[in-house]
Amino acid sequence: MGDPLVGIVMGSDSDLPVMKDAADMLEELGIAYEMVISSAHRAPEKTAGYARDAAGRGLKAIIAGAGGAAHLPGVIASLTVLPVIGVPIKSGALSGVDALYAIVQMPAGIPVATVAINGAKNAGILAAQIIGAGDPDMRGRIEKYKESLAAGVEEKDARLRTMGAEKYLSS
Ligand code: RP5
Repeated sequence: MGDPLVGIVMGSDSDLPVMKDAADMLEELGIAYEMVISSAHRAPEKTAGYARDAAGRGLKAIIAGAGGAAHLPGVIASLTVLPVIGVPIKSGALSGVDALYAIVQMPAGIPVATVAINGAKNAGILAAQIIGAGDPDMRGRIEKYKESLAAGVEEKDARLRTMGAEKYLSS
């Protein structure tokens, strides 16, 4: 698929089951990506190097997911001019609310586009939309994806009308 356009970074391998949703979405839309484990706290030098080199290596956006005291997306955003999408991961005692607050409450000047807790699929779509802003072919693929969502709603609506609620729920 060529050189990666999106970097998917996660704080730990325990984030991988969630972050794979972003990779799956990018694959569906035909976008090359790379996946990296790094950590703002456990591997700060590696994280800084990755963020600093990302634009020069041709990446167009970074998706960064972390749980707990989730500083990974913000630290990366502070060291690159690429758009950074943060994914709060549901983990530990606070079930992702800690990560959500840590990622979304960035100081003015350093934005991180934050998706829902465990919302890695939307992070993939948003990265595609960022790339699509300057790429008509990519925009076409996103339009087709949205049309498929609408078609799915129509199909469910038609089934419900035909079957009624009881049969629908037991089918
Ligand atoms: C964060 O701490 C990671 O992003 C992960 O969500 C969480 C737990 O990490 P592990 O202890 O599972 O490695 O930095």
